[in-house]
Amino acid sequence: MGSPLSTNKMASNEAAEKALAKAQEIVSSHPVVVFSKTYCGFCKTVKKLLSDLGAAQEVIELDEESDGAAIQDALHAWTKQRSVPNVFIGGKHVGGCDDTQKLHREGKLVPMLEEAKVKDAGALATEDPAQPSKDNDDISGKAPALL
Ligand SMILES: N[C@@H](CCC(=O)N[C@@H](CS)C(=O)NCC(=O)O)C(=O)O
Repeated sequence: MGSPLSTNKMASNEAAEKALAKAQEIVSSHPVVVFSKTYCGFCKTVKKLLSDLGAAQEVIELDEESDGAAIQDALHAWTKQRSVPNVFIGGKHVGGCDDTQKLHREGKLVPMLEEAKVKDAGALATEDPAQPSKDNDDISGKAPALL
């Protein structure tokens, strides 16, 4: 028989695997997924950008989920990104707010949304990537991890 410690470790491995499976299931079932926290300004910015572009998004507010911390750990292990927002489009990891804004500035976000078939016809045409809305002013970027 194992020690209580090893029993705990097995239980936490199971919880981690369950959280990873859940995160992957959510990502594979929705064209656009934002893992978010309700109080996070970067999350609000990226949700607004996607919404302004007419993209239907599945938002998981990790601070409102009973297993939110485990999902955040799982996302970290999977994408190497711990921060929120953690954005996926068409099953691909895009990154955080900076990464998503950078893609938009480069004119790559709308085609990704189109490819993932999430756009609301007409909404995308009005958004000029060269003129981010005033809410999207955090422009320091890093390369998306898994794109
Ligand atoms: N540069 C990042 C900043 C994201 C960020 O700092 N998010 C904060 C919440 S506002 C975070 O994830 N903090 C750690 C945590 O909540 O566990 C981005 O553009 O997404």
